[in-house]
Amino acid sequence: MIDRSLFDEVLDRLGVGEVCSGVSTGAAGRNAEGEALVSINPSTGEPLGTVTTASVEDYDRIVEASSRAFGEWRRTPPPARGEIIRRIGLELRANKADLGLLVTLEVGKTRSEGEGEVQEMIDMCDFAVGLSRQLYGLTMASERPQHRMFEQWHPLGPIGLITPFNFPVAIWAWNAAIAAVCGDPVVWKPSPLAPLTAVAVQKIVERVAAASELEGVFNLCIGRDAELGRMMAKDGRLPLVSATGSCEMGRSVGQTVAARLGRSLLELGGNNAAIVSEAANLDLALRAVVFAAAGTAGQRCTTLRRLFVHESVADAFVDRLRHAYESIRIGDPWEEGVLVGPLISERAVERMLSAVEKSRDQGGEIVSGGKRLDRAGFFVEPTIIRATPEMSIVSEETFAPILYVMTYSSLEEAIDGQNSVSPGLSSAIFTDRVTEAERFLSPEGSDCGIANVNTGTSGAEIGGAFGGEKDTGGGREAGSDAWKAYMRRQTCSVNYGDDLPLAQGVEFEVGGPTRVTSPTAPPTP
Ligand code: UN1
Repeated sequence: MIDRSLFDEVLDRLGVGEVCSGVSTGAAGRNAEGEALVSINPSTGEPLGTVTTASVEDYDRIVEASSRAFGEWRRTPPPARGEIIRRIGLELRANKADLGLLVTLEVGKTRSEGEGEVQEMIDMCDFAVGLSRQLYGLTMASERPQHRMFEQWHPLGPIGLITPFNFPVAIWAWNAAIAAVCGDPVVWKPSPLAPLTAVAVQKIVERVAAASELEGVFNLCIGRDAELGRMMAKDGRLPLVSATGSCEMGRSVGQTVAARLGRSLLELGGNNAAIVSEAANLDLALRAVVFAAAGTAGQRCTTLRRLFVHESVADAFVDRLRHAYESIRIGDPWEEGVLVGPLISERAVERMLSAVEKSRDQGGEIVSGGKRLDRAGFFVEPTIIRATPEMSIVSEETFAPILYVMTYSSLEEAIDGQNSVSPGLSSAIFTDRVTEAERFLSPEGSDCGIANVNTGTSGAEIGGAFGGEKDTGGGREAGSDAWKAYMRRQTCSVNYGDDLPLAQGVEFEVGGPTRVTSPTAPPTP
């Protein structure tokens, strides 16, 4: 048991011990003028701290500061921008345990997962530092003599960043670390359910930014509700809005940004499935399914929500799954050995219980769980429900630990079932048969942004591009070439000759005839 005074020490060390301002331009926090927002510890239902939110004027000042900072930041060489991110990574390393514990306190993740999230930020910083020397453009062969053609990538401008409660710090890093090395300031609107964590990250960044006299590059702007997000979506000063959250939120942000022909980068909901073949290593599949479905209390966008098990192994597999679920320790997430903490709020509990009720009404059989825990805080039992694809509730994403288990007889049927929902984030198959694995990964296989073989749907590494198709929004964040979304591409042609040959062989002689010939046609005798 950790006592309350230890929590207080951690909050103090992170600078979130008293009422803190939810507005900052990076070099120094400024006093916010909006209403107070109380952060609740979901494990106890008690207040953890208070943040003053941004008023409309605060928001305006922050975006102005980010626009001003852009002028200087885009001139800073990318490796020098990377150096700032390297220092932020070092500060994060020094504060990993404290920040991880704050994640545990504010959003209810286990200690290991809270620290894992900070590790994800550190990994992102390392990745971005390397990237700062690798913002490569291509050189193309020009069809015109004495011409050079190439593309280069330039900074875009201040980025609006909307992050959810469930990865309150990692998703900031996915975006902010990359945007910063690309030359873009970031205006961060974190979830109102995790304001203290955001303030703590901002304080860590402020220490680095102040030492480097950097104002307006890393900005924080906490709001009480969705209004700030709407303002960002409409704001022409933010050429890109990157938003992670529900499909409903993303649809609204995407449409508003598109109406002003801005760019959005959307990473939205998932209703992820896994297929367990009769040729699977069932011990491995079992461990993977339990982590993906019950871990993080089912509150990842990559959480496993639907399971298709081959009919020949289904009964035995579900039985083992039930045993595994019964051994999961649910409780205070800072306690050693606890695997499942609370849901984020009372509303989340209500939504889960209502989904369980609907499943029952639609003919589902509760195999395990389904209830709220009789204690303070927002705890529920991870739940397994035997279902059929016809049950409409199976196609809905409930942000809670509910796993719907269905059976299949042919791989095509399982893949069709997996692809039948509107989001397309993550997917997995468990099989030791190479033909099944390859069919799952083929163009006729999984339609998701993430497709795994013999590992679960959640827990992606940062090195890959993260995101999904269909209602998941199509955006990609974190690794691979996701950085391109944060820059503008410029295609350049340079003529170093004295003539003016035109592309496609077009001739345009002022005063003479205008005709078209092929540049590769043989000369006429
Ligand atoms: C999310 O839930 O929004 O792959 C992101 C994972 C994590 C990220 C989840 N690395 O589960």
